[in-house]
Amino acid sequence: MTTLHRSTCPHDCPDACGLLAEVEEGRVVAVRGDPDHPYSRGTLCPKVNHYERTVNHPGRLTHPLVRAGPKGEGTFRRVSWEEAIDLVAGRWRAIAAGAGAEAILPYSYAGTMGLVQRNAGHALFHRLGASRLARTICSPAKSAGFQAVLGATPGPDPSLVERASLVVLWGVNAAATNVHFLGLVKAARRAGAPVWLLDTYRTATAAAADRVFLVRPGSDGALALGLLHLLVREGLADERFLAAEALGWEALKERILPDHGPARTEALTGLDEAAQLDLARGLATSPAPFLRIGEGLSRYGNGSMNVRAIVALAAAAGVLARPGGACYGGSTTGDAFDLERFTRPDLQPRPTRVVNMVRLGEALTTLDDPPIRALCVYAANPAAAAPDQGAVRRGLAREDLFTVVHERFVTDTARFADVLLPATASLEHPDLYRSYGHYFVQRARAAAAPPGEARSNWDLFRALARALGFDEPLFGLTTDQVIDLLLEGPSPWRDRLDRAALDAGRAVPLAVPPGPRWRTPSGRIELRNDALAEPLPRWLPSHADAGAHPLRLQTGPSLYSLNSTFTEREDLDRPRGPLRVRLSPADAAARGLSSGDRAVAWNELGELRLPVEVTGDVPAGIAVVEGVHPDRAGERPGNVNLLTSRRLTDEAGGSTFYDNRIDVRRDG
Ligand SMILES: Nc1nc2c(c(=O)[nH]1)N[C@H]1C(S)=C(S)[C@@H](COP(=O)(O)OP(=O)(O)OC[C@H]3O[C@@H](n4cnc5c(=O)[nH]c(N)nc54)[C@H](O)[C@@H]3O)O[C@H]1N2
Ligand SMILES: Nc1nc2c(c(=O)[nH]1)N[C@H]1C(S)=C(S)[C@@H](COP(=O)(O)OP(=O)(O)OC[C@H]3O[C@@H](n4cnc5c(=O)[nH]c(N)nc54)[C@H](O)[C@@H]3O)O[C@H]1N2
Ligand code: SF4
Ligand SMILES: [Mo]
Repeated sequence: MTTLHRSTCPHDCPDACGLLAEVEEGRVVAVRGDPDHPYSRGTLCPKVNHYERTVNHPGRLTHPLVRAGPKGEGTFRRVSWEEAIDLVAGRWRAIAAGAGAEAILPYSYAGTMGLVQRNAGHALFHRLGASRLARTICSPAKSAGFQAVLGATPGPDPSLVERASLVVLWGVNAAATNVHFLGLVKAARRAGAPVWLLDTYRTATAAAADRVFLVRPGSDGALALGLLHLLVREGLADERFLAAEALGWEALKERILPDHGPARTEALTGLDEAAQLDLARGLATSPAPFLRIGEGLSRYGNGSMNVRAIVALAAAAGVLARPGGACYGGSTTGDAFDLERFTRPDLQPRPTRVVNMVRLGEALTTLDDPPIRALCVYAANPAAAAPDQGAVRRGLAREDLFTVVHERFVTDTARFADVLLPATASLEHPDLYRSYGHYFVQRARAAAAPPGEARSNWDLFRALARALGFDEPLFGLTTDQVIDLLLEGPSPWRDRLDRAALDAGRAVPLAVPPGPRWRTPSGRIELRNDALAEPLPRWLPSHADAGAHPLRLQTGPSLYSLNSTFTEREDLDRPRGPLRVRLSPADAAARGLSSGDRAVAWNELGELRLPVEVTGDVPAGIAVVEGVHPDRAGERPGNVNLLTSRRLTDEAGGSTFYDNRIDVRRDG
């Protein structure tokens, strides 16, 4: 007997695809795309095409484990859930009574995007009075850059791109990170729209582009200001639209743009005047340009300002004025559910200390008053995916740190656990999924039985709440009851939601609430925003614009993993290829390196031994290491995040993964 179950891909990816799981006797035997899903329409990416291989992987954790060897070695003995919960609750109670509950730090991110499981620990840690985590590792600076100009204006529908007359992919490796959007872009291209890509090297997405503009890392803000200068010089700015709909155009024109002539723009970005003119003319004159801004260009010390300048450019070029024109950074469904009904910040005894997750290494090794004595990691893998990896791992190795990890697999972080607890995979628990790349929501029921004694995040935190004596009614709710709670509160996003279809497992649309065109305090596009320290967009250098080492490090995503997720899948190792550094022919020759040679990539933070690939896809001055690779037995531990720093973005405390310098030398 085979049954079919609808579900959603739970991973941190804008596509939030519809899945169909074939289940036999409680076991997932195959996973394919759901042809009825309105956005993903039956296709999946190479990572999830055989998701049953992840779900049934022999490396899945099945029972609670307690450390039985030196820290970090990964030797464990099996215990019962009861023993594990008692041990954790007992240690946390003792730490709270001694150093205070702020000595306890949760660390979680988006291992699952489901609204319940992703946010499952918040209410408990609030109730406990633990330190709070600022969840900034991804791209808060990008949101801040959009908000500076457009406030809470909802993002457009991404499928608008199919009818675009010009597509500009600005800092997005869509072939890896947004494959269904790229499908829509290809449809637009077949219908005649040119596709332009702006990146720092030729990524896999270059194959889908008619033109690739390579810019210096972290220089997109300078490019946007340079294009704004050309719009003025060439009389291409949409003056009528700006006079009617925007604030601050005159100030920007008079005070900032005169300094951004084409020569300076070329010096800062590497793009000559002819390329600048093509970009400015394309955006200003194409009838329906679709501008898609990715995450990458915001992971810099000037990341928020870069995004802000690009959004200002979209306004001045009239992209935002024309029907069909769009400046898209993601779908903005964050307000569709009142998450605080579940995360309960009101349960805090008082507002507790906030620790920025980008600075986990620093927090674990230097924080005082009180020092962190207990760490609880779930739905994240900081030993691999967080920056400043040397410090993160020194912190995790502390004998006096009590670390709980809730995981599906023995990750690099799990090996440092004192208590390692088995987590369900998404097909084994219910959840509610919204997307950051489209406007559909989906409710998924558990389709399969968990392996062994694996528990969902919410079931873990409910059990801990009980052991700690927390009797708030919330902790008594099942996952399905929490989903109902999230769907109960009023929201204009859900006024017309087809609840019956949602409860039956189908993807249903959220409706963007009616409101003014520009949802900013002034009701206009705020090219000038006096609420900010910098009222006008201007050129800010990135961190690595200064720095001793000659190569700028680009640490982008791999097509065959998702941050460190999917690195457990041996079948994806081969297409992903080994951890390697890609260099231009010039930089390789200058160091006497050829493809296949062993090298050391290094900077002031650490060093990494890895093979070299020499390629014309990478321009001189740049070193590319794609993917967040796991430790391999017999090799020195660590990956490219040994070389990425804990410096923050200009706004919102974000990560700066792409804003680092390194050098590379022959190994030995
Ligand atoms: N296959 C796969 N899919 C993923 C992920 C993955 O790891 N693998 N990660 C997921 C996550 S968590 C996220 S946040 C999204 C990220 O999705 P994207 O928006 O694609 O963001 P990134 O891949 O971080 O960066 C995109 C591109 O920006 C380029 N870039 C870097 N610096 C600059 C710059 O200064 N200027 C310009 N113009 N370009 C620059 C990089 O080279 C990269 O090609 O993808 C998600 N999907
Ligand atoms: N060098 C470099 N580093 C990067 C990036 C980069 O571009 N370059 N990208 C950064 C970005 S954008 C992000 S968002 C971060 C992400 O960093 P992390 O959030 O740490 O993401 P992952 O490495 O994918 O780890 C997610 C873990 O969650 C586990 N998991 C999955 N489902 C569940 C569940 O239901 N319950 C529990 N308990 N666990 C579950 C998975 O097995 C996996 O080990 O990485 C960042 N790191
Ligand atoms: S990782 Fe992204 S593209 Fe792949 S199946 Fe999941 S949501 Fe779809
Ligand atoms: Mo991310």
